Amino acid sequence: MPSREPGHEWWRSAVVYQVYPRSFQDSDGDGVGDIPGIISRVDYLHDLGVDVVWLSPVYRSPHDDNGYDISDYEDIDPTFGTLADIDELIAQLHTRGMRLVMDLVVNHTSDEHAWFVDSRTGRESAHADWYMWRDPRPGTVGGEPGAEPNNWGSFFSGSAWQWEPSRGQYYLHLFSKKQPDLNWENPVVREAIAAMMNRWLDRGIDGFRMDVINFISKDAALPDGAVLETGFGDGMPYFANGPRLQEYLAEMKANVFDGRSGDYLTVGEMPAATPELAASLTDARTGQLSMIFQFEHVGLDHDGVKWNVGALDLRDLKTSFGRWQDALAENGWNSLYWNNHDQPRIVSRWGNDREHWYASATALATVLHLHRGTPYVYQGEELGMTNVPFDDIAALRDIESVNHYAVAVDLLGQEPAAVLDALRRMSRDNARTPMQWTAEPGAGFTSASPWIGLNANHDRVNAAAQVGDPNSVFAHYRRLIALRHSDPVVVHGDFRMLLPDDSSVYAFTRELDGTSLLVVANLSDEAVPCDLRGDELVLTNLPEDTASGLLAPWEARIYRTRA
Ligand code: ISL
Repeated sequence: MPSREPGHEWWRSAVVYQVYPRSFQDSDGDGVGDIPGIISRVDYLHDLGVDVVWLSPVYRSPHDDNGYDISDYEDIDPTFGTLADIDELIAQLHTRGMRLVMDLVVNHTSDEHAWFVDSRTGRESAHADWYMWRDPRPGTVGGEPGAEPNNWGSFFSGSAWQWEPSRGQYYLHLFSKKQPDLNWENPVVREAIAAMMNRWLDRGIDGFRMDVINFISKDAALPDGAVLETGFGDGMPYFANGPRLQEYLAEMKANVFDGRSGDYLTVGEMPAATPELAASLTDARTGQLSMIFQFEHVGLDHDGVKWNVGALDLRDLKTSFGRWQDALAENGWNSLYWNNHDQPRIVSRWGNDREHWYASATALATVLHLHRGTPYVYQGEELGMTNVPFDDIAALRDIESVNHYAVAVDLLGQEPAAVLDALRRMSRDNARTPMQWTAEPGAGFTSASPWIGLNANHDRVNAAAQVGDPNSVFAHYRRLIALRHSDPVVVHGDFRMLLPDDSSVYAFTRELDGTSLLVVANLSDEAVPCDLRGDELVLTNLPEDTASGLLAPWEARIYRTRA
């Protein structure tokens, strides 16, 4: 029986691998990935050494937001397979000692979910109060510009409100208009969600990744927000980290997790979460979740909005990570990530995917994986997959990207080339092109035409070329994962940041019971002098040149010293 002692639960020494099902492996030749495809790649994941698969949504969905718009929580979308396929995936993972974490998207449903279909019919319907319905602003006529209940913008452009003539009311949608927000103030909604979660756990899954879970409690007054350059108000202060968030999560813990003998991984996705909130939520004795996904570091190269892309100042990254490490040091727990299905590829973003592709991919991996927390690997990251040189808006599929382009170019009159350039750097579709298994025409992903174009560099960057090669990005991820499993200092060691003012070298120590690890990484394109050393070189990404006293561009070393 794995340990459930607070502070020593299994997920603290685990590495999680995120599968984005549309783009992982197609098994039936329709150009879209599916669950049987994932099953056929379980041995690959086992060989990499990861402990957990987090599966992005595979539930029934009209796919307005690639499955983050769910029309039936209790069934699998035919595009991806069947409930029997999920049972088989669970079995195949469990046989190998691995686990499955499912996505839980309960801030909103699809507008095609039966709950919403009923809710929108009228104020007397059985689900009338399950969503965020509001009257038009006083003194206005519903449906006309300016009649929205408040000025909030949606994450996917335009107003966050949609007029519904059959009710004579608006509903709130923080994301697309096909993603109406659920009304968590209604206890019946919370009960239905808890019951659904319990059925999934009964089925044998090992936890949940909770989509924008810190948006579920909104300020009941829904006040106007400060007007942004989009012309819409910023609702974040009123819907993120809201007044009843911890109450709802505590109730969920009591009704779903506490009565069970197993120990589950729960990770809450929380844009705008603070270290203080995270410390409380993840406290090993009193918290409601295993860990959260915070967004501070992935905002460091945005100038306010994500499309105003700037360069990363490495010192800002150290300040940010250092603060989160310190805030969660005593009783809390971090998640560690560079990538997911919403972020551009890290080797292109903060590495150098041209001259130093291998070294920068592995140096960034080394730094991330040696922090205290649970690391997440997003599919293809372990191969050094890169951003995509999209040359036309027609090549993009993501609703956020497509809507942003339309508004920026058609409404705001911005230069198409400049808008496309920002999309090339920040679009979520950078992460969503198919997994690059081989150099073949379909990249080993599909025998058909894929739902989104392959990155042309699959002829060079692919799993077939790397698995078995000790000098590959894949082999380096494998070694980092193995080190976490074999050395308790990687899991539990105290963290101390070194050289906070150095804009090239990222260095820190981890210490536990007289053993110290020193991590030194040159995250720049120039060789730099560095005299930090330890007794034993445990892991490095480049051949060590000890004579010169230099760290080569993107060289990363891990030393061990025993007291
Ligand atoms: O990528 C973003 C827009 O810039 C983020 O704000 C993202 O929308 C946010 O992280 C929430 O993401 C999650 O919920 C969305 C879904 O589109 C994302 O894919 C999901 O990860 C709505 O369900």
